[in-house]
Amino acid sequence: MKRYDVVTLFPEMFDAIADSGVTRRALDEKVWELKCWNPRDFVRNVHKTVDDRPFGGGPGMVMKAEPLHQAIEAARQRQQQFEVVPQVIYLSPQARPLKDADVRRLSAEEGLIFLCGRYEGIDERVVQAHVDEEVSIGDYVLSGGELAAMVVIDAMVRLLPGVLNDGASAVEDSYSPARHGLLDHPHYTRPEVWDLAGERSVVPPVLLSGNHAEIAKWRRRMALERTWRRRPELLAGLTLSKQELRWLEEIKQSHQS
Ligand code: 6GU
Repeated sequence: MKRYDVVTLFPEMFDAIADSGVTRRALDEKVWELKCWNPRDFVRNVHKTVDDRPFGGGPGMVMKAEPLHQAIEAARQRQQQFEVVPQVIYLSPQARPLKDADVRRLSAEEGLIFLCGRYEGIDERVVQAHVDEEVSIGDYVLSGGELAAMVVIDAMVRLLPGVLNDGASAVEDSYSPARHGLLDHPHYTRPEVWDLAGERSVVPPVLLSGNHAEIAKWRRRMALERTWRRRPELLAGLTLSKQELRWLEEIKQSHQS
């Protein structure tokens, strides 16, 4: 079982992954467990102050070091009971954005502690004392690290054995190494003909042909076309087959006309 501890001022936000979908089922099946620690619970004074004004001045507030330190130590002790020595991951918009390879690497760890900041950030001495790695989920700023931590946990958990119904589906995701750098192809299901405001909207006939070689070729070509249209920069790093290079020329031609 993977063990994830989260240090957060808003533990109830994590109900979103604990109470719904494949992440909930995997929790029920003890594929992973989640334990939240609220720095506020480690403050003695009546006001339960977890933030303070930044030294040097400036806008906003900074999360105080001691409550965070106490919460991280509690999380470490919990993991130690299971002989896990966890890495501490700080969710920060100042980090390099997370990629598929990072999700796979982190999901191989037996335990992790996620540190979620709020306000302008956390006292830098906590980062120096505890943080092994900083992770961002993209170049935009969220109100706190919680949504980012949930994004990372969801992405990791769905890779764990037995979490997805069909073992193949994580393998065939966009960004999975098995896709060799191409985005996923389009998907269709019943009905074959869908009435959309009086218009017949149909499924590509090849998908109904039963010819698995042709279906595989069509999917590969559609994946190539989507990647070229949506994320052309992904194609730069790839070695394409002769067939794929021919397709790419056709795709570019048809785009011009
Ligand atoms: Cl990890 N935290 C915050 N606050 N904003 C973000 C982020 C993280 N990743 C992208 N934006």
